[in-house]
Amino acid sequence: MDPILDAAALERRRLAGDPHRPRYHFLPPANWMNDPNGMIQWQGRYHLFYQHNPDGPYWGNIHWGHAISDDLVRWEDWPIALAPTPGGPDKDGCWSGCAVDNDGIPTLLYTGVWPEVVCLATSADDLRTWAKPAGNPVIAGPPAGLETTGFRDPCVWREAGAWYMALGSGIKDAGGAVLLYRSRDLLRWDYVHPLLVGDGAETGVMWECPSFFALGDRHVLLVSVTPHAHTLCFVGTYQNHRFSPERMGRLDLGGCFYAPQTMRDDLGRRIMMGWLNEDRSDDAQRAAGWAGVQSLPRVLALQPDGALGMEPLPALRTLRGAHHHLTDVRLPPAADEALPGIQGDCLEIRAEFEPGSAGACGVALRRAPDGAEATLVGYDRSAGRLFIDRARASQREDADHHAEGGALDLRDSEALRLHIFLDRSVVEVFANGRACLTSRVYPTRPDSLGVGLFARGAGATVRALDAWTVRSIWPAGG
Ligand code: DQQ
Repeated sequence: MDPILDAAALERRRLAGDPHRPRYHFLPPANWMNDPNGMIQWQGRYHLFYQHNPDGPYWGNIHWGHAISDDLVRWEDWPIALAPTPGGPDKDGCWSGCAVDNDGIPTLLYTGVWPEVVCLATSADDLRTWAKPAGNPVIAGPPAGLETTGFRDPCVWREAGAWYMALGSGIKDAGGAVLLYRSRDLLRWDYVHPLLVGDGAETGVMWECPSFFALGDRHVLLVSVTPHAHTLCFVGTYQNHRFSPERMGRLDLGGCFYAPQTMRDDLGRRIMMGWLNEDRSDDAQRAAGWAGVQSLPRVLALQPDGALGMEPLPALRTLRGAHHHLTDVRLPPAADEALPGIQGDCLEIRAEFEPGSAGACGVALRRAPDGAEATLVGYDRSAGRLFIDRARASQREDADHHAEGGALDLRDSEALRLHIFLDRSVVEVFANGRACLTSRVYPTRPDSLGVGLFARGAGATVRALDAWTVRSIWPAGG
């Protein structure tokens, strides 16, 4: 066995007992991870690269980590794919980028720093090792005459016999922007024009990690907004290399989902993963020895009204263990009820509520028997808002207790359909196929494992609830 990969397995085993470490969301064997990079399916297998600091659980010295999978659920660690080259254009870090199939040659386009440039690497051994050509960088800086606030994170696709690149940027005194480039050979690039420019006051001064792709009869542009630090989704039309957004919204209503990437797989599915950052102190992250998780793979589709729909990857069902099923549970006003028999810190829960006239209703997770710790995921009917209430999520003083959430409009007779994935410190919620809310919680009590139901104001009815324990994706249970 490869000694590097042996060491990775040992690291996983060493950290497996950490009560906050997710067991079925992908994360590296140890140390720091941020953005997903270079998602691609190659000869049937899925490859995920990621921003990684192999030196410790903090951002810096950025490499590209690498993992592969047959199903996007269970992963195998591969050796680090890209490392900074001393004296090269990526000497200070190999930042985010993408992977493409250049007529059989696997090719990465990524950001070298400093200054920010676009670099390329190719593989001659099916993505295992990567070579950087002497011609790097392939784009040495922003277009002449354009004052930019950033220049990074290429997203490349093939269109009508040419290659196109969307690059994250911002235009000084205007706002976040995505710049469009064109090339015949991935080596020489011409600037075309901005694909989209935002209004700095409304949508931030710099847009990172663009992802641009066709979906149904529309195009979608995802950008991660700095300094506000959330991801925006634009849906619109793309014609003559101009993108005209028709709608814009937040991609995830929680506070930890950032810098997503998407990929079209052999089944024609558009699949997205995003970085879930930690929500606890740097000291706590250093003590843990790891930081950063990837979201579950989400399958994207356009809804009949043109909004973006998101559903968890169906293959996640293969991780399901023990099952509980309940029907027609009537929640009285101000209900706060434990569900006997349903317990765990790695769970999948599907619940359908008739909110009735309740002010709010939903599911309590990581609930201590006396209720002293509990995280509430629910829907506030009067405000039309999906939320996570973390006021009692953890008794640690340095934990973030802020509530998170955002708009979810339920039509008059529409039930609330919550699909919740709890993975120790990760709470990832899909609501009615069209809203996601991802957050982090770090309960302190070993008995904060209960599940409950709550209602505020008037009562509500749970038409059906299914809960499953979820198995680890790592063979050694790590
Ligand atoms: N992370 C990378 C950048 C990107 C940022 C650096 C977004 O390429 O803009 O680690 O999280």
